[in-house]
Amino acid sequence: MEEKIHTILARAQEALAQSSSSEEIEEIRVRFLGRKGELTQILRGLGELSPEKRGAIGKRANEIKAKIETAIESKIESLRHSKFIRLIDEEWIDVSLNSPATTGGLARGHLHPISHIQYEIEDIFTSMGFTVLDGPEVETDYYNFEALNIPSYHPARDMQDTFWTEDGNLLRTHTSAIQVRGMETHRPPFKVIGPGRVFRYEAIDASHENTFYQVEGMMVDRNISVAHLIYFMKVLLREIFKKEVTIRLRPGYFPFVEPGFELDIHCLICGGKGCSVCKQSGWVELLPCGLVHPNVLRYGKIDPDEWSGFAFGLGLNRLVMMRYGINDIRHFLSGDIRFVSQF
Ligand code: FA5
Repeated sequence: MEEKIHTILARAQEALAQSSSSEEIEEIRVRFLGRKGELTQILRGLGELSPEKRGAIGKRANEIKAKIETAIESKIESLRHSKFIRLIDEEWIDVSLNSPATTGGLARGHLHPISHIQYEIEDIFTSMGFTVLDGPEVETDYYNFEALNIPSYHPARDMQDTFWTEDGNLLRTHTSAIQVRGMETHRPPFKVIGPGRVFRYEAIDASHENTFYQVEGMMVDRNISVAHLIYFMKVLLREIFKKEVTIRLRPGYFPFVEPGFELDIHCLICGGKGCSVCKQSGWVELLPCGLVHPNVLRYGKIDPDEWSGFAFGLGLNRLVMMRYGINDIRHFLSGDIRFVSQF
């Protein structure tokens, strides 16, 4: 037994040195330390030895057991390490190489034209000192109508066909709800814009969608007049179209502005001759706007005797249509990759 115990350690070390996989190491562990393993057998047979030998051999066997366990651990560790080194060596990726996307193999993603124009508008307005605000798509009656001077009995509610939720809330029909939220978080003087998606229960045609995008704008300061409004609108259109665009301002009714206007631009699809987008009129309604109604300021806890303001609500889909000559609004939500990949 003594002789056997002397050779066990050397044999286990030798076997470990030869091994090259975790399965082989496990076999070695079972062979020497398992329930029926060589060392376990020796420890079990200690009872047959004389008390003097039992102590010495038992101690030695336990030392050897610990050494084999340590050797197994370090072999596992060194295998792990060399596997890692091999992986680094064999499976490295040259991230500087051109990918199929850059060499024309795979199509590259890009911003949707509406997002693109939205970010452009944000840049134009932030460069003029406006702050960009956000608001929820599911709104309350208060923010979408009530605080915009449209009480529940008001016939103006019918101007915007609304998707109501069962709990009495609604999908916001315009970004004007963001104005109201803006007045709650900002004290005058302030200039804010609020881009976002809006929803209306509309019959769909070449220029009407049920889901579309707007950018709201609001400026509140002392002595704001229509001249301020026209100035900002002209800067906006010039920056977007990179040229002077023919506009016309006609009276428009919105309960939250007084006076209210419809700012139309000369149809850029047909050059004013008449087409399905401009409904053969040569003009496209793009930008309703006006001076903020005193009641709306009051809802925002702003004194209308001291402050005044202008507001506008720009339809983004129609703006993109004018810019790129898109003749049907339904393309935007069509999911047709041939359409979006043109931008
Ligand atoms: C409004 O939504 C007002 N909240 C705008 C406003 C804001 C007026 C601030 C005054 C002061 P209107 O319903 O006209 O107004 O819509 C604004 C713009 O959204 C339109 O000029 C048009 O460009 C776009 N739009 C309206 N309905 C649709 C639709 N169904 N599909 C696509 N675009 C639409």
